[in-house]
Amino acid sequence: ADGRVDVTQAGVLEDVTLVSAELRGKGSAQPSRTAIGLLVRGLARRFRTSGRPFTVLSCDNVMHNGQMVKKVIASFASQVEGGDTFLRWLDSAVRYPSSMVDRITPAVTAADQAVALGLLGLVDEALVVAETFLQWVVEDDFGDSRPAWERAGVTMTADVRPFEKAKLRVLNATHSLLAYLGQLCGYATIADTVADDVLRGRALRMLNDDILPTLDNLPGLDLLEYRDSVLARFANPALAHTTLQIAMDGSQKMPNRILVTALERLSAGSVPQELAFAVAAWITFIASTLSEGGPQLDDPMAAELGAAVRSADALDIEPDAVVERAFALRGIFPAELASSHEFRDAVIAQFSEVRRVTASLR
Ligand code: CS2
Repeated sequence: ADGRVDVTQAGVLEDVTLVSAELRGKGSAQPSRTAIGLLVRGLARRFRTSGRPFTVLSCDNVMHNGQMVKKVIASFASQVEGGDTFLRWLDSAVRYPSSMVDRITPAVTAADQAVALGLLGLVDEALVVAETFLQWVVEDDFGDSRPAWERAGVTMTADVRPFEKAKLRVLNATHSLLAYLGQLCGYATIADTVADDVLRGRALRMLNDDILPTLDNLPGLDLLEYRDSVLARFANPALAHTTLQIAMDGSQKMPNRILVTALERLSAGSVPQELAFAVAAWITFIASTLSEGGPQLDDPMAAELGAAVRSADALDIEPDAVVERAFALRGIFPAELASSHEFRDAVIAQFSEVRRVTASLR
């Protein structure tokens, strides 16, 4: 979470030993145990054998992924004995461009596998089902030469952050809102949910009122066209993208997608009612997972979230206390947002609106 490698994780210290051996020219056939260990081991060999520039291009769906992987690599390498000159090389001769990828890829189902078997005549264990839309944005910051990815439609840029911000806030935030509303209304897929005019209307309200005002048009990216293209992609009936899949990991998704924008709107002097509605929908979804026969709360912080909400009917009994406990979860709600009484009151007020919108549609 903070870019430092976790040396308590199994295999990390073993991999540190393998990297040390590599730096001394005592490479071994023993496989690395962790992805970061394998990456740094390869870098160590590059450093020892030629020292030629190298580029680590992270493709993770993480904000500022290039800066993050640079921090983790340096943190890992700092565990290696006698690694000072290696550390300096990692900082001077290696580049870590960030990238953003946008493509909707629903979890593969048995039905997908059956279609692939019919088409391919074999079982593809690495099958990925995707929409036709694909967007890659890559920072043009390479230590050496690079493929001419522009020819394959990749947008090469000096700074990926504006593209990342637009995608996280227009696509991912709306995805999360629709997932929670869809789950509360019994819609299995995003396509079913966005086909519902009332729910689509709520997504548009959040986009228009609280998200688009925080973004700038980018060269070649008109925000209103982008908004409409995202909703059209969501409506694709061929993509059985389930609301339950997108509803998972809310503790990891809401901060980057919704909460950071809410804080920005408050700092600009506006109380983001539609983002508060999205947070209320998320908390209402969590409450629904506590009911008999409710959906499973698939989240690394499920225990903390369950303890904060406490029961399926808690929002009827003590909505203020539920919000108080949820906002105290520092791994999710930044202190500055949690301390905003205006935002807290807005979320509490929106619970009844979530109930009204979803009850009428059940
Ligand atoms: C989705 C993303 O699962 C989710 O939360 O919002 O996986 C989304 O489909 C991709 O970011 C689209 O590029």
